[in-house]
Amino acid sequence: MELGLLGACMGERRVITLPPHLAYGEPGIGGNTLGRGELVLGVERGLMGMCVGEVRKVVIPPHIGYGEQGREEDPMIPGSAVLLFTFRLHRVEESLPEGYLFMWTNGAPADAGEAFKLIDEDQDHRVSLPELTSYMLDQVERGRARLRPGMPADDVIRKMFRSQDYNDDRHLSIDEFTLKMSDDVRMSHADDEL
Ligand SMILES: [Ca+2]
Ligand SMILES: [Ca+2]
Repeated sequence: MELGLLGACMGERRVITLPPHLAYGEPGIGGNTLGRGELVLGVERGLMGMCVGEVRKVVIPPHIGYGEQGREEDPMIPGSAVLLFTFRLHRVEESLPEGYLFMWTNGAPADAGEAFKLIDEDQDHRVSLPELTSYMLDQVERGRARLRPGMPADDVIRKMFRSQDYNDDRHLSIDEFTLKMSDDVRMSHADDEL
């Protein structure tokens, strides 16, 4: 977008076509959840009812795009820009309820104490981030749990970890261990730390 605006004059209208590597890149605008106001209205509307594999060209006028003020972050979008998107829907991931980082899909372990022992691989009676990460990824791989989609699994697990590490000593004690096995972990004070 920056390149496309080079040398533009006041009042000039210019249609700029951005190849992916200059705009949103391969990941596209993934990582956002539909229906939560994380995307501009035009994108939300443009994606509605899409099927996996479908390709859709969408024209978004400024009033449901970035408006008169445009957008200053990367990629920068000038004010009153009409956005032309080509969307391809690769896959759909069902989100978790608002505020949830993880959910058991197949029944939680019945005993939090037993689970804690399992996670605590080096048996030092506390759980480190790598221990929690390896356990959670294993659970996800086995189809026993789901992590919040839209952000890297490591980040989700780090948030889970921090939300339980109440004394900030970078380890979870059995008392702090609120993976609770019967409940799902909600975001808490970790929210603002990432
Ligand atoms: Ca340990
Ligand atoms: Ca701790």
